[in-house]
Amino acid sequence: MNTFRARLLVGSLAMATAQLAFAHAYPIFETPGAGATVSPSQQEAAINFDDGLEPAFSSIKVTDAQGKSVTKSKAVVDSTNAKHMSVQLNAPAPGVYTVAWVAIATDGHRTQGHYTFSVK
Ligand SMILES: [Cu+2]
Repeated sequence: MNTFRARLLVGSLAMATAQLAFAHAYPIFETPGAGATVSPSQQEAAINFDDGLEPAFSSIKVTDAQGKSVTKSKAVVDSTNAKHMSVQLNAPAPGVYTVAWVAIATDGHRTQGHYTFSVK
């Protein structure tokens, strides 16, 4: 390997690191919040991200303690705000619910996570 190729490699590694640091989408605000308790009238679960999402591959799943889905349909990314994704809920009964999200940022990078909230 000559010096020029070695420099190229170092350059692309530095770029990849910069993308990792700046281009992934992470939640900044959740409704209901992680660990929050809400009433059965809660109609949706929504997450605001710090970067725009690719709607086709991003998702939110909400399941009850038995693992059964309580969403009405697929999650949608707001057409006027690509950082906002939400899903409608089917009148959740009292209990603990898990929100599992997958976010594909506009650069194609994937992040995912989950948290719970309670209905009382
Ligand atoms: Cu990224």
